[in-house]
Amino acid sequence: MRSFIVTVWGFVELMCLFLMLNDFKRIMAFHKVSKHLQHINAFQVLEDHKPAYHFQPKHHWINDPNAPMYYKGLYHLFYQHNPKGSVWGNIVWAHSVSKDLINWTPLDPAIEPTKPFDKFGCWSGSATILTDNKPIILYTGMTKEKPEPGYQVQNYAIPENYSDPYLTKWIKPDSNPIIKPTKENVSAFRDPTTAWKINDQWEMTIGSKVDMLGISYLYRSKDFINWTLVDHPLHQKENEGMWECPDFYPVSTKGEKGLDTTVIDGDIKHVFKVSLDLTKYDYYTIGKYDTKQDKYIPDKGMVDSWAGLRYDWGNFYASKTFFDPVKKRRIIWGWANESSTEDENVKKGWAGILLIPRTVWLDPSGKQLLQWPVVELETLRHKNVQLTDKELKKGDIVEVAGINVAQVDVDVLFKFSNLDKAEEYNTEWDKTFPPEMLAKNICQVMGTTQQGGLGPFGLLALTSKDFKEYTPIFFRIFKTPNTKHKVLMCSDAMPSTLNLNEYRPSYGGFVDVDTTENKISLRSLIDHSVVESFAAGGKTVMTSRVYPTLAIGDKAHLHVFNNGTEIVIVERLDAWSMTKPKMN
Ligand code: DQQ
Repeated sequence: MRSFIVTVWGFVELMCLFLMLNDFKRIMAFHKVSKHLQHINAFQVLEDHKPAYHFQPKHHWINDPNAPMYYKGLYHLFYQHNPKGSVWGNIVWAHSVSKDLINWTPLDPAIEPTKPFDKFGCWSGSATILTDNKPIILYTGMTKEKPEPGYQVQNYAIPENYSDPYLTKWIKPDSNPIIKPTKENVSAFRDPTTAWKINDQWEMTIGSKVDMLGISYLYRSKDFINWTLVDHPLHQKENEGMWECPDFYPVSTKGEKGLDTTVIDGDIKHVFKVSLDLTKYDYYTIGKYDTKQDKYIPDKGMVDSWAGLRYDWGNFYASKTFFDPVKKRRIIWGWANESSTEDENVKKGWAGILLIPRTVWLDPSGKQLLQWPVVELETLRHKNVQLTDKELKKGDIVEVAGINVAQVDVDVLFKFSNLDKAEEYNTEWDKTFPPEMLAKNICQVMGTTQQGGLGPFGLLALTSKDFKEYTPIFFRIFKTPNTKHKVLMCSDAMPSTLNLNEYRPSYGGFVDVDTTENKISLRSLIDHSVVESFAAGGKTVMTSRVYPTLAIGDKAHLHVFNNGTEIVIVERLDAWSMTKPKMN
């Protein structure tokens, strides 16, 4: 028996190694620069998998959200966009405005590569609102193509006319660039943040690296134009590689209200986020902005590496937050790349989306952040169906029918009677899987078909009639040797499509939730090729991109399921089909 287990375990390890390598290959592929595809115009836009209510341009490529802000009655969003094709390249700062964060009107690009200080690229950056409500943008410009990916400087841009709420035209003064790289980091020096004020001076941070040391350089200025490099970074960490798109902001320890970046003391903590170029994951720590040392110090116990906390355990990168002065909240925007190949993206005529903007605030435990789709999203909720007190025995699959489930917001509360029959947590996993892959790999190995005690239970999104395709989002609850319970959340693209050429990762994350209440909630925003899910009120969030061949449009189905020995009850389920907003 033992040797059987050892053999099986060896096989599982091998399989995981294979999956990890595969994953790595795909991550690398995301950054490929395919010059021959950069100018292929979209003759048609294939609609089958095109999201209806997630942010995207009409066609072609989108990546990072840039400089989100609120100005004179409008939300402004800029983003990295290729106006000529559906792969990365020819990047401009596209610009859209909205009154409600949901319906968007496109404007002309705000920043294009026209000057010597940005002629090889206008890369990511941020907005700061200066005194007298005057926005200013800092962004990265490429002045030379070499050394790859380009010689990087920091520029500023200001509105031509401050009385125009649309901020239609932006001026890039000829005094640019205002910051040049030091010798060490000419091609790894980018993505300036929103600035804050300390001792009457502005400060902001820029992502960088020296060899494998991830660095967030600190710059200081009296007038926002003349900047000096501070003699120490805001933060740095060994073995991380390039820190892209850093984000640094305060969160209140006293409630859900968001704070402007200029708040640097009081009942607050600070969040520091980086986007890791090597892995294409965003991770964050919570800590203290030590204003005396002018440094960020993560709280004790925070994991300051890519094994740390993530806003989203799935497809989510290059995120940026901003403070919304209207509703006094901090909002985060993140980019979800396609999982399909570049050739497919060219054929589709579009690639990339931004995820639904989420309000972000500190969990009362102080140990993590919580995120929830902005309340405005609910204005798209249309026809509603419900389930109440529906018992799910082992093997039960119950359909949620009567609405458009390819474009739906579904919110469900699962209940169970007790935790006694939760399956044992296999402690070998902790030894076999690297910490940053642990939850993901357990999801991969166990899937939905391996029966547990409490779970797997959850939703089956974008299911074909014959169950040949489905995207499960589900929980498994484990008993651990120290009698505590571990809740695992998975979003599994593996069975999502019959097209086996697609990248179909299983994503996973643990949910730090009080299991003694015997309840757990799950909300999923399903939008054709997007499955964006929030567990336990936003404690753990996970996004999958999927491309079914059968479960498309009105051929898609939605179910709740249970494949654990213990009964799970759907205490309540609400599903609303979503109307399509004005989207660029
Ligand atoms: N994308 C931008 C860079 C940033 C990267 C270029 C992150 O500024 O570092 O499009 O996705």
